[in-house]
Formats: sequence, C-alpha cells, structure tokens
Amino acid sequence: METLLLDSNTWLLVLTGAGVSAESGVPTFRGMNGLWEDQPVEQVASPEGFAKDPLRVWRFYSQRRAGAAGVSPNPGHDALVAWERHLGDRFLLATQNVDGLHSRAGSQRVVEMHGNLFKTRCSNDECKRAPFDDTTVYPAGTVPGCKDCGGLLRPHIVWFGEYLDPADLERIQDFSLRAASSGGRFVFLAAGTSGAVYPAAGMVDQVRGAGGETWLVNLDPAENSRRFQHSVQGKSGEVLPKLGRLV
Ligand code: BV8
Repeated sequence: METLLLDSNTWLLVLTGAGVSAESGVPTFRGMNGLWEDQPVEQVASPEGFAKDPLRVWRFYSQRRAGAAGVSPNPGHDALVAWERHLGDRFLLATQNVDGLHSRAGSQRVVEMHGNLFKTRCSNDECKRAPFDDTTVYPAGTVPGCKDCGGLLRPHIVWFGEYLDPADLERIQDFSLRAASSGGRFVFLAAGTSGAVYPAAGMVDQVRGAGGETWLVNLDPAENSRRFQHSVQGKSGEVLPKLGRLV
C-alpha cells in the first residue's frame, strides 16, 4: 500500500465522513442499511421537515444521540489523533460527522462542519439562547421547549438547505491559505465519505486549485473519486493506521 509521508514539511487537511465512524458501529447515510434508506432525508434533515413534523425529527435525532453515546472511537479515529499530535498546527480535521467520536478519541483541531448530535439550540431565530451541550434522549412523542422563550428546541445540526457556520468555513479556508503559501507540501485527505454533499465535497477541488496533493481513503468509489490523485480502497480503521509515515 502507498504510504503518506507526514514530515516537518507537510501541512495536512483531513475531511472525514460517516465511513470513518462506520467501524465504531455508527450507521452511514447512503448504501446498505444507510440512514436515508428508511428515513426520507427531506423529512428528517431539513428545516421544512422540522417545521412540518418536529416529533418525527426529534425521534430520528434522539435515536442517533442514544446510538452515538453507546459506541467508542476506532483505530481510524486514533490514527488521526496521532497525526495531529505529530503535525501540530500544520494539521486540521474537518468532519461531516456529528457523533463527536473524533473529540472523544482525543482530536483537538476539529471543525464539526455539520454540527453535533450532543448539542441542542432554540429554533426561534429571535431567541438569544446559545446552543448548549445536551445528552438528553428525549422520549418519543416529546419536543423539548426553550425555557427562555418557549420556542421549540432543535438539534444543533446543519440540515440540507441550511448554511454552514461561516466561522467554520473561515477556519478551513484560513488553514488552506496558510498551507498553500507555506512553501511546504499541502496535502488533503478525505476518508469515509461518498463525496455527495456540498460544500464538503468541493474541498478537493479547492485544494487542487491551490496546488495541493489529494488523497481518498474509502471503502467504495466515491462520487468525486476521479478528483483525487491518490486513492486507497479499504476500511478506514485498517488503512489509516498503516497509511501515515510519521518522520
Ligand atoms: C449549503 C446533517 C448553502 C444531517 C448533513 C452545490 C451543488 C449541489 C448541491 C448543493 C450545493 N451547495 C448546496 C447544495 C445543497 C446540499 C447538497 O449538497 N445536496 C446534495 C445532496 C446534492 N447542501 C446543503 O444543503 C448544505 N448547505 O450548502 O448551504 C446553500 C443553502 C441553500 C441552498 C443552496 C446552498 C448543507 C449540507 C449539510 C447537510 N447535512 N447532515 C445529519 O447528519 O443528521 S449531510 C449528511 O451527509 C451527513 O452530514 C453526512 O456526513 C453527509 C455526507 O455523507 P457521508 O459522510 O459522505 O456519508 P455517506 O453515507 O454518504 O458515505 C459514507 C462513505 O463511507 C461511503 O462512500 C462508503 O463507501 C464509505 N464507507 C463505509 N464504510 C467505510 C467507508 N469508508 C471507509 N471505511 C469504512 N469502514
């Protein structure tokens, strides 16, 4: 298998998707037994779906919150922690995953682009209450209310048709600019993602446009596989621990 040299000249931006958590037992979205197979995306992961049926949305997210609380990080998560410790501020991890497993594994330089299952916020845009940590698994048939304004609480997740947090995008952009102008080697590695969802799926193009080197680690070919210069097919929990050559 090809190895990825991680030395003092390397800047590494990693993007992870559901495939990295799959080996911890967290279901992916697309493909066999994927979450979207029996849950119509637009009804459970969109603001329209929440407005129409908040009970159904909370049932979906409470189920996933309970599921994610019951699993542990896998060797793929651990490899990324080791890479971060080796590269320091020349490493950044952008994740589409909302299960919190990267932080639980010890990753610190993490951008949770699509939010976090263990955070809740008020759905009333006028309300000043900030998103808060919340591990409560709300019983089916209940929609929690905001104690400040009485509005409905919602999962702190970026749904389809919603904008990602500009601060998150800025952090990724800023890292990429520094990496591209460092005079060092700028590497982008995507792991466990189908490359179906934007703007995350467009990151590979941005890095290529900036002259960076691109790697994909995935079980199956991704929608944007052709856009990667290097591709390693396999399970992230098996590939990642062997891929990185830390010098
Ligand atoms: C936005 C929250 C601006 C839900 C999610 C440009 C072009 C086209 C469309 C758009 C565009 N810009 C915006 C859009 C619309 C939309 C979009 O991209 N639609 C797609 C479907 C075409 N994007 C948005 O709405 C985004 N907002 O851009 O704002 C805007 C606003 C209004 C109008 C226009 C623009 C918001 C996107 C965020 C949506 N929220 N999640 C939740 O998580 O509950 S996305 C959802 O999909 C998850 O976050 C998930 O992370 C993400 C991507 O899925 P993957 O992680 O890749 O998982 P998947 O199951 O698909 O694939 C797993 C892969 O792993 C597979 O390839 C498999 O082979 C592999 N695998 C499996 N096991 C393993 C493995 N690999 C390795 N090892 C294993 N063991």
